[in-house]
Amino acid sequence: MLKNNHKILHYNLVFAIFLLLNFKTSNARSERGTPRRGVVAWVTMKRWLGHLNSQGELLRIDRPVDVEYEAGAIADLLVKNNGPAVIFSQPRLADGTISEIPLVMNLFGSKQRTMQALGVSQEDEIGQRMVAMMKPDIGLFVKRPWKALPLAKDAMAMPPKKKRTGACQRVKLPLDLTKLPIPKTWPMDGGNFVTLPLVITKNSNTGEHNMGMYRAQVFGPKQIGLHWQIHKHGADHAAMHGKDAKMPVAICIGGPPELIFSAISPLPDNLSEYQFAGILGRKSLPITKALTQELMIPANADIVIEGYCIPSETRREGPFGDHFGFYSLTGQYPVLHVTAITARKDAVLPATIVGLPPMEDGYLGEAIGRQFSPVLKFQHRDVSSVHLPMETGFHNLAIVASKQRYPRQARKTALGLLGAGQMMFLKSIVAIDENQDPRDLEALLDCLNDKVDPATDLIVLKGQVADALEAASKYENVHDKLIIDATTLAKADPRGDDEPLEGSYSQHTPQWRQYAGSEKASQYPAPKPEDIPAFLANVLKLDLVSDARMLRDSMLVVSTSVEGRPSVKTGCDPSLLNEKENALLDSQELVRREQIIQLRNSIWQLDNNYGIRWLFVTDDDLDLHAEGARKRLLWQLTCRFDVERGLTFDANKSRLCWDATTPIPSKVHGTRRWPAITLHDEETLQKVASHPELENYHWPQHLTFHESVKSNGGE
Ligand SMILES: [Mn+2]
Repeated sequence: MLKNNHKILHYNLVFAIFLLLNFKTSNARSERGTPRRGVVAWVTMKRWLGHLNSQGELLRIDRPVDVEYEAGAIADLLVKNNGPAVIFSQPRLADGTISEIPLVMNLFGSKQRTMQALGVSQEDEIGQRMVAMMKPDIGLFVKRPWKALPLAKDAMAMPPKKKRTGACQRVKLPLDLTKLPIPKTWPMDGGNFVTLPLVITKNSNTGEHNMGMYRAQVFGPKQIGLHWQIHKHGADHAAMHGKDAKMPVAICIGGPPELIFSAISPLPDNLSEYQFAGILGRKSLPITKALTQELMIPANADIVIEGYCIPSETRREGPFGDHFGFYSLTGQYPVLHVTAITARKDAVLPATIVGLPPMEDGYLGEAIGRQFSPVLKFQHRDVSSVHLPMETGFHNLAIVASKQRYPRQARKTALGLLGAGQMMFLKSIVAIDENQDPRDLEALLDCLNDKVDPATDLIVLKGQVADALEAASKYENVHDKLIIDATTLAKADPRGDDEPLEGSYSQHTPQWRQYAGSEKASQYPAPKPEDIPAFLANVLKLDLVSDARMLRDSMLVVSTSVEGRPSVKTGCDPSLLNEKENALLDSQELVRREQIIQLRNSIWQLDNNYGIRWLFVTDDDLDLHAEGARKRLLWQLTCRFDVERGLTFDANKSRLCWDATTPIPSKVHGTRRWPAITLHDEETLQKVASHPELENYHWPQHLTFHESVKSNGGE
């Protein structure tokens, strides 16, 4: 998320100021007193759990609970209800034995808990501290040296502190990963996964360490997967290391929250996670040498798996129920060969479950996004705020409020963000006015309704970087992106109604768009609200329409039933089918495409005023009128949508159709295998329902998938 130029210089500058002002001793002492407001290093997982317990935020289940499915489903139910963290004191392994190490889940599954874990009282406190370090105000420090104190403390805490031994090495465990309470959360998962791993690697040239969070699939007692995607630092280190030499790797589990947050924070390339953990907790991170590998590991981790990988040696990894609510597809990834497993005396194994949002990773992501927003604003000066709705799984949609002092500035802002760190994965980005709150989804619908002219406000960027989890695109890691400009026109925009600048032409623009956002807007309504009820009634009469709902005057969403659409429970992988079955898929995808065109054209025909500028089409596995349906719609309309395949316009580009029906895999039509949705099976749900301590928690209605009678597959 950060640009990296000169960052080292800035940090060095902070050190220089520190030395100049010579605060060395006072810093070390003050750390031991009562923590200042908002300054906490949890130091260990145990302390964090103790805190949660004292706040009534930790549910304890002492009966045996299966690490396969049951524990994860309980955590899912809790996070869906804004419930507490949970500790399973008797996790039951697949072989029926009980693990001595407890399993903890949903540690960060609410906004309040993420704030406490980070030891902050403000949503953007960490980012503010980061910006202060990147841009120290020298003038101020010369005049008022004491103002530099907090900055110096942050800088002092950066270098990790080497310890001779670590608490994480106190207990030596047998070399058998299957004895750890590592959960398996979804029925189609390829195995048990460490879901909050801190994967430590080393740059073989510089010795610099990286700590990233890449899920780790247990392949056997001494083998575990390393799912570092091509864009990640771990993969970078492996590429640098050389293909056939043993590369030391450690997977740490647990440790204090500041450690876990550092692994998932969007740091500049030259600020290491160990340094950042120190900044977060305002206390140097203790590290120690691994027992069997040349690596420095966090001394206070709960569990450490040491080993090596040979970068050229890979295994088929996955599938894994992932954060979009789909199973991510299988792929080839490196394998870690275990050489030691150690633990703290009081070790617990923290884990999470990812799947249909909202989930714990959504809260983690939101917390990180908000905390880092000052850094983002510091580097993208036009941004006033950004929001990535949790409901879309983050990478599908961002809403950015931007300055618009000159024409098209908001579009420039959106383009800039698409080049910033993880934002490169975004599928769509909506630019809104500077003073509009991007978290207000009602206001978002309003401005899409009032301010977007399909002919001139949608910009498609062809062939861009995509997330490996993006299933809707025809290509792996590549997709088209969409920028939607929903801002009020700036003064002197060629689309405005004032005199164009000298020598410039005016750009043809409908009046409702010219005046959108201004006082005159109400004089130019489009469409006419009085026509809408009759129009909607006619839409509902169409054969292909299962249900319909107006979201705004110009926005209609319809659901439809597609013959042969992939089952939500199994997905569809054509490589597992025979020739005849594949030929059937080809013809069904053709029918689907024709069906959408026919549906679209019939609706546009009914709309003779050209007022329905937005037509969204999706599958009828969603009840459009259920409570919370809009959240589900946000998910459905972004996850199942591919810009290249799904976005079409009418002849004069005054209306658009957004096809978010599930594509049917077909070689002929260029649609890829389609993943299943993460859903618990009946047996698991019954087990969960049998826990008396969970009786006040309920599964949300809008996350129900209605199976269509015509759907493909075995249910
Ligand atoms: Mn990194």
